[in-house]
Amino acid sequence: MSTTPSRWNLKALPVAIGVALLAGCAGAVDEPAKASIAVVSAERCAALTSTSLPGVRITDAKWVPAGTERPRNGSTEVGTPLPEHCIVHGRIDERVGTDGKPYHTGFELRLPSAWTHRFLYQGGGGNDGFARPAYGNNSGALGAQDNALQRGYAAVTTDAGHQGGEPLFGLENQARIDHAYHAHDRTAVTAKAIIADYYGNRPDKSYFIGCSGGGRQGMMFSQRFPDYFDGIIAIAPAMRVASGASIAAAWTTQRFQSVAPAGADGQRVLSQSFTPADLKVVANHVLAKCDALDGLKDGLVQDSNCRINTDELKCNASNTGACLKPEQADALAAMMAGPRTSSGEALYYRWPWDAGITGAGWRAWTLGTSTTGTPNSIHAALISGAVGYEFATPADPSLNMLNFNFDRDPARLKAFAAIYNAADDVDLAAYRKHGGKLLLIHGLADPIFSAAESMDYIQRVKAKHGAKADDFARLFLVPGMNHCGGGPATDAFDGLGAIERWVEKGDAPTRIEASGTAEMPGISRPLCSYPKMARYQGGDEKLAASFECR
Ligand SMILES: [Ca+2]
Repeated sequence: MSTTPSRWNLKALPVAIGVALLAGCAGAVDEPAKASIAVVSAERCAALTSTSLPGVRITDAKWVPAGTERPRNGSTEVGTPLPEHCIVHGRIDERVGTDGKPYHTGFELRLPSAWTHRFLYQGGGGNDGFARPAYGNNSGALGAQDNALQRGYAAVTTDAGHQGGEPLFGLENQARIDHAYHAHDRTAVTAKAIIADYYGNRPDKSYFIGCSGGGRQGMMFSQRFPDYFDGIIAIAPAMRVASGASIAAAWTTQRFQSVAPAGADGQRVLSQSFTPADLKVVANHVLAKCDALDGLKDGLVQDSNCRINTDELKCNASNTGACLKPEQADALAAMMAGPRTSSGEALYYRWPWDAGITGAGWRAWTLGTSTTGTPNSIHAALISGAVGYEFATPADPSLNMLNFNFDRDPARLKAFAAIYNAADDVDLAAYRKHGGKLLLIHGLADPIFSAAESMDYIQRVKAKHGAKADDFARLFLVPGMNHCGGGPATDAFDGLGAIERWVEKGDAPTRIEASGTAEMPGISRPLCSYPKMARYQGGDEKLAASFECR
């Protein structure tokens, strides 16, 4: 078996001795941390199966030689081969639920030999239910191909306390609590303990990165477990999903369904309420009104305050070409304004007008592809299930996007929202005291969590803290980007590098360079710390260097 000490492994110490030194010798903690790391090896990796931690069972620990595994996005291999590391799987708090089914909090932890004393918790999303490969995926379109493991981070993922991506776990109360926060607490603590065991040192710096449900998990950590992480990236966070964005998903579905044509079975076909050409009409109108406000007509609307009048989209005697049916334009206006009760009380946020409405992700979430009366949009599938099984208290699996009542049903979401949402705490007192940094990132064409919600959150942080807000919390908007990535956008950007420099060098991000991917190849733009936006200054129109944040 090979033993390959990294350049940080200056001293060979068996784990037990290393831990004893740290515990028993006051001087040890004052020494440079990187001097006392143990040499790692396949043998040490395999030995982690006998790790003794309360309620934790390591199910396997395997050595992955350098270059033998490539990171994957789903089943597709992306990026360069992974470095030498130890991969650990384990189960925390195995139990039988009140529904008679087995539960545990499963996790995957990857421990690189060339460890830089950093730890990254990679958040999940959706219903969770499976531990994603713990590469420590970077932000946006970079994802797995630019991962923290390659940068020498130990990285962990979790299934969040139940097994399988269906929402059935919502019928079991402890599983709800685990999904909300407890499984994440246990996973973070367990991962740090295994890291200390394996390397003979706890991490110097700990980070969190996640999008969607993972973004919510990051915000939750900053509020409930404020000393766990030094830097948290929350992308498109589901900060109010259990009582706000889910209501908006129902509102969107019902507004669009109301103008959908009938299919062969006589039922309305949601996916056909707006054709790709219809959404292109909307995007072109948005661009005509707002593209040049940032100094350059380039297909990107940097101004998050862009407003259009949907009456101007309506087909009529003088507008017969690129236009929408009047009822389509009205449904779109109602959708974009956000959900309301019958008496006009707002139940969520507006949606920014952005050309990314043509993105494949926008369509997948709001419209789907079904050609029958049973919609398959992500709203109608994922969010319906979450609302009926998990967010409603008591659970009511008959509740869904099409029968949700905007006067009666929001009250049914309040109890679970109290333990699940993360939108209210803008003081973050303990996280600030710990020195933590919070980086929010949000696509302006996100169809499930409105970027207006992240703008409102950061504005509330600024209202609370004034100029000091910038010291610990910043928001970066991504024009054109759909949920977590995709859309006509510069959606590839190194969030991990930005938070690392902020935490470790005090280099607070003012602009983050971003590159276009499939829909905008060869284009780069700065992402700007809100409320600043990227404005064209002159020079090469393709390059971020030609733009200023102001
Ligand atoms: Ca522009």
